[in-house]
Amino acid sequence: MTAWNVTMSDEREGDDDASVVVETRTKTKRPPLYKVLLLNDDYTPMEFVVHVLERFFGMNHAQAFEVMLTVHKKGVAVVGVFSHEIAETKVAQVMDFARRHQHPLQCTMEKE
Ligand code: TYC
Repeated sequence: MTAWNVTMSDEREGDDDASVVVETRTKTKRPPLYKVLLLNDDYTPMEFVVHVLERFFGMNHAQAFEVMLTVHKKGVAVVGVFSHEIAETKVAQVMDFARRHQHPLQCTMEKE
């Protein structure tokens, strides 16, 4: 997105009317987005992964089961895309929940 700031400048001494309109371009960058990835492993129960996807990623049971199966078969899947802060929170929540239940489930994030 490009915004244009209009600035009055250059009212120089001696000039009768040297007012000049200067346009300075302000580049407004969108904040970067981050993919949250869930990784497969051989030990975390499928039902636990489905529960994680329902609990932390707002999926219904059918969506969660489908995404879990994708991770199981392909090794990894994107489970959501968020701002840096939200992505970090999701990863921390999943890692903490898995650790507390003694499952080796891994969740990471990467810039989109
Ligand atoms: N592969 C696991 C099993 O067979 C299930 C699983 C799915 C584990 C997705 C992690 O992110 C995962 N019990």
